Amino acid sequence: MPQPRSVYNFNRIIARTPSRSVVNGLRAEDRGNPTYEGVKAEHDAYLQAMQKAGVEVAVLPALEAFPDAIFVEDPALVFTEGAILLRPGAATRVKEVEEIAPTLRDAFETVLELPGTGYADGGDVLTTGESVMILSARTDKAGAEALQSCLDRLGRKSEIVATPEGVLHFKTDCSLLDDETVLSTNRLARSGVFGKFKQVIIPEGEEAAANALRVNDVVMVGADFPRTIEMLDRAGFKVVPLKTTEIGKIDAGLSCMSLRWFSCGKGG
Ligand code: CIR
Repeated sequence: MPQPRSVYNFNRIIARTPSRSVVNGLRAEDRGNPTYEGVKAEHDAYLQAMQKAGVEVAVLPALEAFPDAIFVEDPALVFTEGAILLRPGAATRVKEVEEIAPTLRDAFETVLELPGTGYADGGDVLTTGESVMILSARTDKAGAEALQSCLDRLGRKSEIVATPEGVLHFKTDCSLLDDETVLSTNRLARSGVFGKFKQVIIPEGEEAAANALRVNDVVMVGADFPRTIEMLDRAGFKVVPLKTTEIGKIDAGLSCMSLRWFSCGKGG
C-alpha cells in the first residue's frame, strides 16, 4: 500500500533555465528591469534548495522567444494522476504550452488539454486536499470551468472562487503551509475564501511574501521578508529563505518557477 502523503510532498519538479530575454518579462507595474544575472542566481539557488528538500530536478533549456517561460507553473498543472496543458491568459505566454507539452507527455501517461477557448493559468490554482480554482486577470470563467472538467477526469475535486481586484494570480497572495494551514495576505483572507483553513496572515508591508512554497519539510520564503520569516520560524516551520528580489520585479515568486508533483513511478 502506498503511504498516505500530503499535498506538499513532492519528489519531482520541472523547471526552466531563464532566458536572457527574462529582463523583458511581463509586469503590472514597472519598477525597473530585473538583471539576467540576478534572475539566474535566484533560479540557481532555488534549484539547489529543491534538491536539498529531496526533489529530483529536471531543467529545461531557456527559451529566448518567451521572456516569462522560466515561470513553468503557469502553462500547465501536474498531479500524481496526470498533467493538464492550460491556456495562459497573457497573449505572449500562450505558446509556452507547446514548448512544455513534449516534456509532460514523456513524464506522464495521462496528459489532458484544456477544452474550449477559455484561459487558465497554473498560478491561479492552489492545490490543497482539493484544488481551489480562481478567476483572476488571467483565468476567465470559461477557462476555470474547462479546468474543472479536466480536474474531474483526474479525480480531483475543485471549486471556483473569486480573486480580489488587483491580485495577479491567486497564488500571488497565498500559499499552503501544511494540510490545514494557509499563508495569506490580509486582503485575500478577508475575501473569505479560506473558511475551512487555519490562516496565517502576512505582516503588513510584506504582501509579496505570500507566494511562499512548502516542499516536504521546508517552507521556502522570500529572503526580503524578515518579519514573515520570523513569524513562520516562531510558528515552528523550517524556513528556507531564498532571494526573490529580481523575479519580484516581474511579478513572480517562489511557486512560479516549478511544476511539482509526487511521482509513483511509471506514468507520473
Ligand atoms: C507574468 O506576468 O506572467 C510573469 N511575469 C510572472 C508570472 C508569475 N507566475 C505565477 O505567479 N504563477
